[in-house]
Amino acid sequence: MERLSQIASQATAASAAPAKPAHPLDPLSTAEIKCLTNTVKSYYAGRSISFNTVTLREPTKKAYLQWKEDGGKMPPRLASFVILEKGVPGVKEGLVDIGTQSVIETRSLEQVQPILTVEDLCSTEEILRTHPDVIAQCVLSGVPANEMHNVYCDPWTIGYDERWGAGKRLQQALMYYRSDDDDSQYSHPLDFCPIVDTEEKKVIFIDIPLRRRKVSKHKHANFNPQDMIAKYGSMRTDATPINVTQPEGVSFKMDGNVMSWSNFNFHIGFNYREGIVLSDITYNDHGNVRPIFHRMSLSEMIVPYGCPDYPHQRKHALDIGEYGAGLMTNPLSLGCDCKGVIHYLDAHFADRSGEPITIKHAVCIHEEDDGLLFKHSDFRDNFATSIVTRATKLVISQIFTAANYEYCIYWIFMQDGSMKLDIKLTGILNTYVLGDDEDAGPWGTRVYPNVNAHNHQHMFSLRIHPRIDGDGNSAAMSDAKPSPFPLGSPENMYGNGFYAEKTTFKTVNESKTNYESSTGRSWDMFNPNKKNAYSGKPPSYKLVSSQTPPLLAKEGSIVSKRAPWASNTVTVIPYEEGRLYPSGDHVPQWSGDGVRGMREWTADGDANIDNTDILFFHTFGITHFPAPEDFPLMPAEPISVLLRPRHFFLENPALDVVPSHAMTTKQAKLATNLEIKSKTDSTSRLAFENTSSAGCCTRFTK
Ligand SMILES: *[C@@H]1O[C@H](CO)[C@@H](O)[C@H](O)[C@H]1NC(C)=O
Ligand SMILES: *[C@@H]1O[C@H](CO)[C@@H](O)[C@H](O)[C@H]1NC(C)=O
Ligand SMILES: [Cu+2]
Repeated sequence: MERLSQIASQATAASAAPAKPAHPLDPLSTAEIKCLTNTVKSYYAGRSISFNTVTLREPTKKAYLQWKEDGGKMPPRLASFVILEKGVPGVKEGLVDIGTQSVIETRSLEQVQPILTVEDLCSTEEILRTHPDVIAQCVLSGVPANEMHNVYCDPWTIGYDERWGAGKRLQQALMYYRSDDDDSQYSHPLDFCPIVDTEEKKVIFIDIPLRRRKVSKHKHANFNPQDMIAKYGSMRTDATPINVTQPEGVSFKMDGNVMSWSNFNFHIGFNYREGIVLSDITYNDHGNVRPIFHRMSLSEMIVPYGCPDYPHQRKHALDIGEYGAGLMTNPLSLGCDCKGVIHYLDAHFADRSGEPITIKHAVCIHEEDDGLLFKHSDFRDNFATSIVTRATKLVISQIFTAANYEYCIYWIFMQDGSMKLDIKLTGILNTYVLGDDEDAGPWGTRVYPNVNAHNHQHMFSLRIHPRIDGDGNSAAMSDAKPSPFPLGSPENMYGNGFYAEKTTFKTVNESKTNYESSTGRSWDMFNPNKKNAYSGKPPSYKLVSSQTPPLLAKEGSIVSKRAPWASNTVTVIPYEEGRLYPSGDHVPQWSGDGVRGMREWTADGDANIDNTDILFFHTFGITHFPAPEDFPLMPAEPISVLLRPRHFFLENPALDVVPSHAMTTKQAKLATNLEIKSKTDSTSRLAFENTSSAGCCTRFTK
């Protein structure tokens, strides 16, 4: 697992505290990381410690708002750290005040294991290649002993294995073979699974299946251009370039990490775990700055596999808590990951020794054309009376690689006040070797000769801290229901009545709800203390999300216990500091037993969530039954979650976006071509004519 990272300059520790950032939610700078790790090293002087994670401890909502809205002081810069001490089981964690360069809190935890960093994963392959028992297994699988350099492993978190529990820091190594450096290993899985102790750098066990399967003798299923040319003679030649240009530059402004775009204003943060974090999202409604969301992020994920055969049941990566959407984030490049005029943000972490690591261009910020925003034409004059307004969207994105899979995360803002979270799943299927005479079903699919891709789900937990029109928020579900009155009754004589049934959640227990397609269920976050002057309804943001499969692992299973957030589409809880990670703070090797994360936060089922400070958790995702089209590299599969303003504005808030074309009835009658030309129109032209066209009204002739 290689990645482009650069070690920041290793300046010696400054004795003065690093400069404070402009904004209290700004991620730790490399200078702050250096200061933090030096502070921790001197605190543990003489002991052999290594760093696991360091990150900003964000100020509480109260402290933040005192700074932001009440002219209060900048809250102290606090950063949390997780470290390991050689030979000492468990983890140590604590808090450093960067301003005073002092450790202000520490805690030792046993029977928990911290996140696996990319560094932890990278060390595993070499350990395996030289281990005699692994070599012996390779030989049994059909890989000659002199080909160990062609043996690879994807080190996975072990999930939870009852034989070792959480006492040792473990990885399970999913084994593969490449005949050549450039081969894709996933068409050549090996049938055994070594267990590696991450800290001791030792193979402690090898899981060997009862039925042995030899490594495939088929050609590797590769996907690079040279492979396609070798196979088909050429690449596809029919696509002409599409250029994205913004001749006048971008329409967003950034002040440090604070974004202003089309009436939206918010802070863009980034951390090792959640990756992108959006905070303090407000909307300037003609001079009235209205808060919408205090904070929003992906708080956890789970990718449970559906093959019950040992040891495949262990495959259920909680990628955010076990590897980190930040730690695994890709450095992005101009013109391929995002196209157009791009602004990037870098991400900073610490390596095991405490030195800062920088991922360049971790966050991509750009705008895209988004088709039509709205349109109307009048049929009376042959559609000459017409208004057409095109949409621009703002996209904040990152891409992270979880071993074989890629997750492309797009946080999208739209000019009508709505927001979207789009995720594209791509990369490579996790695969296992399939015997020549073996059927992959029902738990998987034969996607290539000797390749079994197991059924699995990709489930995400979106954590939203709403602050719609200020403090005191509630949540409700909305179901489309037919009138309760029977056909022929005075209240529903013709039987056509239907309405939206809104159920406001009073308690945590009431909020635990699931998607219901028969009623087109959606959810609202709203401010019950305010009213829309027209509709009389409280200003709200509606969550529209229908890619919400149920978790298919049984209740009581390890998978279901370790993802206590995944068994409901929506769960609403009271806000409290520290309620960030719904599978707990230290996820690897958690058995799923005991009270933590979402299980802890929902323990009081009676807790009030109506007209208070609430956290709204939304589980969404897909169930993936692999098919040959997903292999050897999967075309991106989209998932989309929409948040729309409802009863928040008095009219379509985007009416003041300059239209591409607008002609009133009077103008059409005069037949003066008074259309407002859009800025992009001059680049549009007819496909099969050389002359550029007059625009969108040429069909109207008097
Ligand atoms: C469009 O992009 C292509 C490929 O990047 C480039 O060669 C070409 O010059 C561009 N054309 C224009 C009109 O900018
Ligand atoms: C909440 O729901 C759980 C599980 O359905 C139940 O055990 C518990 O008694 C409920 N609590 C309250 C206060 O209703
Ligand atoms: Cu998948």
